[in-house]
Amino acid sequence: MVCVGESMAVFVPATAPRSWTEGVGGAESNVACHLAGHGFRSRWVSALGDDSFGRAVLSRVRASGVDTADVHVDPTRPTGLYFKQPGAVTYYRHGSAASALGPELLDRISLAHTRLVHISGITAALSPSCLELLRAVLRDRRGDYLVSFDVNWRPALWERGGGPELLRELADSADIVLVGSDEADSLWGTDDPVRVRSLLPRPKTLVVKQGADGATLLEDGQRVFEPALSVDVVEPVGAGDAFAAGFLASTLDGHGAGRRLRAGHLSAAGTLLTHEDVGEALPAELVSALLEADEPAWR
Ligand code: KDG
Repeated sequence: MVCVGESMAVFVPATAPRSWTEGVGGAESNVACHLAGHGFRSRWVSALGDDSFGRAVLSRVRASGVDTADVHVDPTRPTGLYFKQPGAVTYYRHGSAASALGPELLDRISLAHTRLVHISGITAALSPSCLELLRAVLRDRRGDYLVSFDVNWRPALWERGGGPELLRELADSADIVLVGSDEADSLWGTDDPVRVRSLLPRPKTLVVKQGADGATLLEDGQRVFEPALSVDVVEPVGAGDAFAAGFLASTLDGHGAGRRLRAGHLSAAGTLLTHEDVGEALPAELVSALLEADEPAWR
């Protein structure tokens, strides 16, 4: 599994005055970390600055078991940063190393033996070259792999406009699309999975995540809804990435619709229970029991 996209050093206010805790944030590396946790060989492809933030990001992602050999260190540009406070995220990523990525990236990495390439709409907002990189990943296939696209609508990154049209174009060229119903509503004016499907007819697989209610999978003319787990949410950031990884891992393992959605919900629950963007997986015995549980026990 290959995940392509920017990651940043993240700063979160700590309880002591004037102090911050530092971590790693980036939707695609979050997915790569979870996939490694699910037992897949996962690779994260990106660029970082030659600075202490970049080194911290690289070592944290690598420590999660992700192959980082294709992360380019750019001595001319900085690593992106973001500051996370309750209800507000501030990015410092304009001109970052990852924002200079472009379609030529595909000439320097190997996609042999790759089963899935995962990308997200965040990359489309970073720069014109990053948008072209996504288009190349979607159109210039270099092997027999699926491409999954998480819409990841981040309005703060789209000040120049164009998000709804571009994200729809990209999503409709992917094999697997994940989108939040709230994102679909903001972007395209509907949170109804069937209407979202009519806007994105081409992907084989569409998942509309409906927050605390559950998620709907639309695939091969079928529609399957699976309720989410009841979770005491500590913080939601990163839960969508965790869901994506659980769902994608289960999809590649060949499971049926309901179980794939449950795998997504279970993976998301581990991140919803922490302040981290990549939370711990739930205990394996609990996951196995809940995957098999009947409806009342599941919730
Ligand atoms: O999904 C979580 C991500 O949004 C977070 O880790 C930071 O990638 C990020 C972004 O660009 O918002």
